[in-house]
Amino acid sequence: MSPALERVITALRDGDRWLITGHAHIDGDCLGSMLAVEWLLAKLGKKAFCVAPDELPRCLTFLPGADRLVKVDEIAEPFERVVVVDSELERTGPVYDLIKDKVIVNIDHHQSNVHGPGIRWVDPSAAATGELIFHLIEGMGFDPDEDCATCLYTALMSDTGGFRFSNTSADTLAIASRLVQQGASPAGIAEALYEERPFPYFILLGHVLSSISLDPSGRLAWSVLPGELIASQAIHPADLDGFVHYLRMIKGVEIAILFQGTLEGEVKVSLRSRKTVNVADLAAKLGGGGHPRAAGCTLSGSLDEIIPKVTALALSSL
Ligand SMILES: [Mn+2]
Repeated sequence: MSPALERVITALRDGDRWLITGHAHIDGDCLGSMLAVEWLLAKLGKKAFCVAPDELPRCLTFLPGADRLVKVDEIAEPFERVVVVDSELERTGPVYDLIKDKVIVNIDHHQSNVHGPGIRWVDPSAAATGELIFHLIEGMGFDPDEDCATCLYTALMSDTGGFRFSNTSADTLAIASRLVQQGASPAGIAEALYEERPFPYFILLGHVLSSISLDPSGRLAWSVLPGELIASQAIHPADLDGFVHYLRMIKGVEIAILFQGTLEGEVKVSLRSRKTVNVADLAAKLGGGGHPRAAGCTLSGSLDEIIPKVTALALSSL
């Protein structure tokens, strides 16, 4: 067992009242990991509750325990300690001010979070934070039950794009196998994550696909989703995850970018790469972060201002 994992275990045993959170724009790895930590702390006889920094994507509401999530402005339980999963502490959005002066245990797999304050176990070789949570649970002598296994399998499946991305390792698949033995349903979770989208999703996807631009080299593709168009559909922006992946599917494309507008004058930039370009470095230059093949940032300005700037930067990295 690594010294970092041992420190995390000691800290979890020492605290009694816990708040668990993760990054804004919450995803399947983040929420699945949060709920699995809540399960573990309950096993240890602790009081614990999960706080999501913002609204859940609808496709994640099936996760066992998602209905117990507490909103940031509705926290009633006292807490002394905090677990932040899948995130730098500062990426917890509105939760950060509530937790910054507490003892924080940080479990994550983002390269950009390797160095930081507090009790931390950050391992970028893990495909998902859920892998680390599985090792933590096992390291403390527990076997996940069906609900916990469902949360962790969802975490692994989300961050590996359904076990397709280059981060999928033998360890990822071995853990997934153990989780299925413990009751996780591969077909049921895949159905919930990928096969059930509300109708407005397809209206917006149609716009993204019909607005693709390809640079002359054929290696950079981008598309755009204006904020007004998103607002005209009965769908939450959190439910639009995954559009950028279609752009990366174009044969020959190395970098794919989706520019998603908001009504507040910001643009959410999602970056994906296929094999060579580290889009986490690109995102970092723009004030964002992420993984080598999947990263993002949010910029202030109009789509007309931001698209040329970001595409030029992307082209220079090809
Ligand atoms: Mn993750």
